[in-house]
Amino acid sequence: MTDRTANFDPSRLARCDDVYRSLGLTRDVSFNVDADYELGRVTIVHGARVEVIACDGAGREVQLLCTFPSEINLRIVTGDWVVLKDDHVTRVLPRRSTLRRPDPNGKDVQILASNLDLVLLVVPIDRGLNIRMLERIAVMAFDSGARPVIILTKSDEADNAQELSVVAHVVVPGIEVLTTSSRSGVGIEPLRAQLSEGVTAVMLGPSGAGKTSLLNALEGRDELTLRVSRGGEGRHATSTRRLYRLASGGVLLDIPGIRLVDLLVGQDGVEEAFADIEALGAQCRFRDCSHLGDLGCAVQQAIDNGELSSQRYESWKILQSERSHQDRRRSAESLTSPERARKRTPKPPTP
Ligand SMILES: Nc1nc2c(ncn2[C@@H]2O[C@H](COP(=O)(O)OP(=O)(O)OP(=O)(O)O)[C@@H](O)[C@H]2O)c(=O)[nH]1
Ligand SMILES: [Mg+2]
Ligand SMILES: [Zn+2]
Repeated sequence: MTDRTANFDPSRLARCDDVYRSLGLTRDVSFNVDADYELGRVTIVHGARVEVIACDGAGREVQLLCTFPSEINLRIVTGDWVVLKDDHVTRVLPRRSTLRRPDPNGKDVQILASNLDLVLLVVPIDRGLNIRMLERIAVMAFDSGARPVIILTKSDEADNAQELSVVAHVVVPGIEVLTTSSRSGVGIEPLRAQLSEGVTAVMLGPSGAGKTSLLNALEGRDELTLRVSRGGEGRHATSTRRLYRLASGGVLLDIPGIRLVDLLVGQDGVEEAFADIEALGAQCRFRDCSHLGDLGCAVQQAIDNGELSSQRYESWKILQSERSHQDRRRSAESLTSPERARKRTPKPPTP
C-alpha cells in the first residue's frame, strides 16, 4: 500500500484543532492526509452510508452523510477515522484498537467499534452480579487492546453493592471498579472523570444493563432519553452503534446490548483476564501442561490448597475449550477457503 501523502495542511489542522479534539484526536496520534482531502470521524453507520463529523477548510465543523467506494475492502465502523473527498470516504485510517466479536452467523469476526482507549464493562447488580458475563466481556475488552474499567450499574436497587464490587475485583483482578446509579447519580462523577479529552470509550454489556441511561446521566440531556425511548420497542432500546461527544471532553460509544453466546474468546484476552492462572501455569512440571489433571500441575495444586477458587478454574476451562473449538473451526474453514480465512481473521489463530 503506497502512502505518498504526509502533508495535511498544517494551518488547516490548526484551524480544525477544536473539532478534531472534540472527536477524540490527541496530539500524539499522527495521520497522513492529502492537503485537499478532509479528515473526519465516523459517528454512525447506515448500511452503505456513514455519518461523519469533519471540518471544512474554514475550520467549521460539518456533519456529512458519506458514501464509500466498494474498493474499500473493509467494513467501516463507528469510531473510524476516515479521509474524505466530496462526501466520499476514500480511505479508512489504520485503527489503533478494535472491539471484536464473532459475527452473529458464528463464522466471521465482526468489528464493533474502533480507535478505543477505554472499554466500560457495564453490568447491572440489581439482581446480583452475572460473573460469567463479566468474565467474558472482560476477555473481549482485553482482546481489544483498550483499557477496561468495570461499571456496576443500578446500585440503587442492590443492597450488597459493596460486596459485589469486591467480587468484581476478584473476578477480573487489577482493573478499576466503579459502582453507579443513573437514578440516584451515585458514581456518575467518577465515571465522568474517566471520560476526559482525548479518551474514546465504548460501553460493553448486556441489554438492559443501563448503558444508554449512563450516557443520559452523564450528559443530562433529554433528547437522548427521547431518542432511546422512541427506538425502544420492548426492552432492547439501542439498535445502532453511535458515537457521542461529551461535555467532559471525551467521546462515548453507545452500542446495543451484547449476548453471552455471541462473545468472542481471543487468546490474548483469556491470558490477561486469567493472569493468575497463567502465572501458576509457569510452575507446572511440564511446559505444555494442560492444567486438566496432568502430573505436577501447579494450577491443580493451587485449587487443592485453596489459593485458586475452583469456580474461577471452571470459568477458565470453559473459555479455553470454547476458544479451541473456534480455532479448530477456523482452521478447518481456512483449509477449504483460504481467501475467506485470510480476509476474516485479523490475528492468526493460535496453534
Ligand atoms: N433502578 C435503576 N434502573 C436503571 C438504572 N439505569 C438504567 N435503569 C433502567 O434499566 C432499563 C434499561 O436501561 P437502558 O439504559 O436502556 O439499558 P441499555 O444497557 O442501554 O440497554 P440496550 O440499549 O438494550 O443495550 C431502563 O428501564 C432504565 O430505566 C439505574 O441506575 N437504576
Ligand atoms: Mg442502550
Ligand atoms: Zn498445569
